[in-house]
Amino acid sequence: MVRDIPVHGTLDTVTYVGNAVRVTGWGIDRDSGSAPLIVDIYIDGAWKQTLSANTYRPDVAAAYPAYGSYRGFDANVPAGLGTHQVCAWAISVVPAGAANPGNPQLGCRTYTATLAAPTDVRTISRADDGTTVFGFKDNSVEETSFRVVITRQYWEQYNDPRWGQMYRAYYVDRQFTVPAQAGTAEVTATTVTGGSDCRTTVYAVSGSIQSAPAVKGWC
Ligand SMILES: [Ca+2]
Repeated sequence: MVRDIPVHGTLDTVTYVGNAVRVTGWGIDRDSGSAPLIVDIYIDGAWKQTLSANTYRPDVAAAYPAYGSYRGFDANVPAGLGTHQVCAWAISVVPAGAANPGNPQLGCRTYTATLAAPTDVRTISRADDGTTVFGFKDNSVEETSFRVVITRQYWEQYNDPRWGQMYRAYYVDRQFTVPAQAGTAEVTATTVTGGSDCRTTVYAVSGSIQSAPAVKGWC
């Protein structure tokens, strides 16, 4: 009677690399002979990519010498920000006439990826009419735009019963969107500010996800 020999393998690592996860692991099935095992990658239960387990894995060869050194898989699979579960399923090779045990899962791993905030917000130039060019560092590849908020400060009279002091207050003077540029780069934007009493806050945005703020103290 012909019998199926089961798959062995593991999903070893899932690492977010910016718009994708790098997925590594290995798999063998004696019934596949010299052909690599086929592995399907699912994210949050949805199929994303089919891989061949044919990359170099000397550690697997050391444990299973009969299968050679190329039984790993290592690929970047498109993936997004947030928290997501990545699962790898092997496609079992079953001899004709043998009962099919179904495709085994090699493992699941969950990753969390956040959108990096811009850094190094600074004024590049400022003209007498208030036209200001400022720049910042784009720290990721996922953002689709940046939200820029100019906040102005003023001195608001406030009668504190104990001190009678003045307090400084802020209001949003203007906000606008700067399109993202490809890759990690320096981004510049131009706006008009009416004085030195303002500050600039920049957020990276990707869909509904927004980064932490990057603040320049004063415009
Ligand atoms: Ca098999």
